Amino acid sequence: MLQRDADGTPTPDLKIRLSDYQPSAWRIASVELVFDLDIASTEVYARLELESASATPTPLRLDGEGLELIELRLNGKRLGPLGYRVEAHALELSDLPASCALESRVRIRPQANTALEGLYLSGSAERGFLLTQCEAQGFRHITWFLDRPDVLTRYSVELRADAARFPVLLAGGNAVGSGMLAEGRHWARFEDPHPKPSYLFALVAGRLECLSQPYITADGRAVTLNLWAEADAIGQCHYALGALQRAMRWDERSYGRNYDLDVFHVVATHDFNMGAMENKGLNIFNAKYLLADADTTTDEGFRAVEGVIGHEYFHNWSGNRVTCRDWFQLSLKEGFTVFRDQSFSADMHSQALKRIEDVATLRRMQFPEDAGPLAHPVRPAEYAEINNFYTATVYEKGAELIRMLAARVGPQAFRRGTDLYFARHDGSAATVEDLLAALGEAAAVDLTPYLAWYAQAGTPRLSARCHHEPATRRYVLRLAQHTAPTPGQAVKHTLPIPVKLALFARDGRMLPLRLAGEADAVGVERVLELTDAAAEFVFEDIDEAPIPSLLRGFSAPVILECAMPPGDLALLLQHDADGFNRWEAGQHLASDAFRAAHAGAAQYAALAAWTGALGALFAQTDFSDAALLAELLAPPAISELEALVEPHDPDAVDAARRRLEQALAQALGASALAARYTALHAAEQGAHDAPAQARRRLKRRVLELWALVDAPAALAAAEAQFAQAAGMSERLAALRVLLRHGDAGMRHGTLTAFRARHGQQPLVMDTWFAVQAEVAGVDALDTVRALLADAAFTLRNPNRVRAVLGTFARQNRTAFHRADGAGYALLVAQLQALDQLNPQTAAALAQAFNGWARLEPKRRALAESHLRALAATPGLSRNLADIVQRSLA
Ligand code: 0A1
Ligand code: ZN
Repeated sequence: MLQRDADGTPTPDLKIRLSDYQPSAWRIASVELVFDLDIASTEVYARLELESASATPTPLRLDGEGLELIELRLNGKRLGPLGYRVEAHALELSDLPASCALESRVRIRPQANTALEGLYLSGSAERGFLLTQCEAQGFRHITWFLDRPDVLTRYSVELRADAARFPVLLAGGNAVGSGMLAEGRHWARFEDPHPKPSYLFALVAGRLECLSQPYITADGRAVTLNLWAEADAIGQCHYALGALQRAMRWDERSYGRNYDLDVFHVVATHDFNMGAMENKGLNIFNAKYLLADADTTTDEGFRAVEGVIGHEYFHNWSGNRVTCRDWFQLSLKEGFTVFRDQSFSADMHSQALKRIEDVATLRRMQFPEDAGPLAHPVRPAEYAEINNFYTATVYEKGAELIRMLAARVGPQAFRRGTDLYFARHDGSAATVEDLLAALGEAAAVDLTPYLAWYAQAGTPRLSARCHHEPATRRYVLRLAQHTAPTPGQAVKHTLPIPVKLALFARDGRMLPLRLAGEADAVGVERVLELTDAAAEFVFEDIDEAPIPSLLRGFSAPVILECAMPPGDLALLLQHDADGFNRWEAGQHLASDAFRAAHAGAAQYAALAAWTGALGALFAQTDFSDAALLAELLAPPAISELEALVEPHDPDAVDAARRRLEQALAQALGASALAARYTALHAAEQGAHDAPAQARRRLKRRVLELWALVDAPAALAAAEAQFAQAAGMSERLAALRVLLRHGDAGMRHGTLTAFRARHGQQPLVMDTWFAVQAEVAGVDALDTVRALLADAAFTLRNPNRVRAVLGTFARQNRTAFHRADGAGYALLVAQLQALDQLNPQTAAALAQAFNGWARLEPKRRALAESHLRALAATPGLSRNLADIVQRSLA
């Protein structure tokens, strides 16, 4: 299949392989960049101080895409066309001296850049601003360069632009001067003392406002923190500024990491392909993860801002000071940094809840990826398009691997190990092996067996079987592991699997744990490591059959298969001291109940145990953790349940899940739900502390369940809540219930009121689109069509695309998987149009087809034929073609 790049150049199907890695034959000692900025056309001057890094003379091949070459000079002398060779995406120069200066002048076109990679315009031509996105390979859209992460360089950057149109000029590093030029233009210069790879370069130019705050690092550096946004949004940056300071203190305390420049800039844009970007000294954020205030942001939204602020800030060490040798090592910075941001958020809020949320995300996003055609290891062995590997596997599973390593070596050795890693590799590009070596060395533990986790795709299944021997007072636990083949990896190896466990007596006591051969019991909770395909663990002094609580805290990213009687799970749900495993017991019960409901059983023990245990917890007025209760009251996500039945019919999965929720609502009872709602409503005062957020979380869940058993009363409450809501959490919770259960008039009225209030706020309008796109029902597709036709919809804005098409295809399963294939047709048509503008966003959206081969035969055939039609589209981008081809392979 012929594909094209972002600049339209046709490209062959080329795979990059980890095993082919070669260090660069050239180094760039320093780079000077001068930008003459304008929206339609920008001129970029670059001077590279080059040094040969190889003993034998090697041609220099620079990366570049979509660049109009104006001039090239070697050691000051202009090169004629015979002095170099320009290929599709490379500039080659031969016979260079071992050290030389190469100057280039190129023209690029920011306004025409709809792919949002390289230098582009955010917002309108009249009022918008210019910014860059260089990870993974955006810098080659700016100038000719060795655009690879292991080429680290010192940057000196000058920006020039019209002073009235672009009053603010920013680049990474410290500001070293500024002044006026002729014709109303001005300049500003920046120097970054820290060598960095090109993907961490950034600039911003335009009309922006600043929220500024001084900060003194633990090691005594005075830093200015500057948050930048357009004038109408700067008032929404206060929360992020506080979060940034919390993140900086946390990294000082937890990892001994200090900030290392005089200034730290963070800029908000509404036009961004991803969540945010950790450019050195100049982070750029999707506005969704920076702007927040109570009127427009939900409690979850606030937590997301804090988490992403932390994530990008933490990259300053895990990613920037120590970067990746090549893109296969992406999880070295991403998995590690997700682990760091998860730990930060847990420390700011609740450990158990954060763990529940993170595991739920892993199961919803990563497990299906690992089980489908796009499955790949945390460290992939090959790629055709690196931008398609910013995945839940690299990020979230990668974080689980770091978590296992941290648990394996213990907190003190982990800290010694990360200190060693940062000291040893500061200012250089590292590999996964380097991190494991530092952690292992600090702990005097050989961690190399854990490298297998990085190389192997697929989620291992861990089966547990146990039996009690009354005569010997022994309890035998047999663990076995199995990983199913994944594309390109037919044979799987055994992995080291840490299994944290406890054993409960029937009265809820935790039993002392003594393994056969040990003199004494070692506590009531311990970690067993399964290193072989199967192993038996024998516990002594166990009088009666205990209830095992396995994989506590989700100690390894596996699927645990352990048949347990509903009564035992109900006991764990009520008594397990590990908040995560308490929730997990409920999920286990709900999954068992789902299987029975899906199979058409009329009555089933798991459902009775689930609803009974939850009913008892719900009735306990002294159950103090409202947020945990809210989580306990939710069955697993639809994508998790889909994995339990194969092949699956999305309508049947949805119906069975609804039966579960209905049964739960009935068990809790309309009057108890109404009473709890009323009490929570009375307590609501718009506060933002943790207990207030927890109450709102529970209140939302109670309202949703109440609507299932007494719709008129719940709808009346929702209407009042919508009208009086002090903040977005309350308003949105009510709106969702009204859209699901209200009549047409109610739905129309609330949506109109919501739009009248928030129509000028793009992030809230994304929510307005998303809440409609997620509603199931026979007219769901008509709703999506109407949203696509709305004047406020545009394929040019990734957030809007994700709000409508992402929500529809990922969250509205019955609509996307309509039996007549109309959902597939709609998405394919939109993907074809989107791919012309923004290949990265199109490729991300196309992954909604993941799992198509596990659908029931009719839908499977329809999905396949639509995917094949998409694959046959002439001029498909490399990004989208890669996803479609791998999905069909
Ligand atoms: N490194 C960023 C994510 C990111 C990746 C790619 C991008 O453009 C293709 C943009 C951002 C992070 O982990 O936050
Ligand atoms: Zn990251």
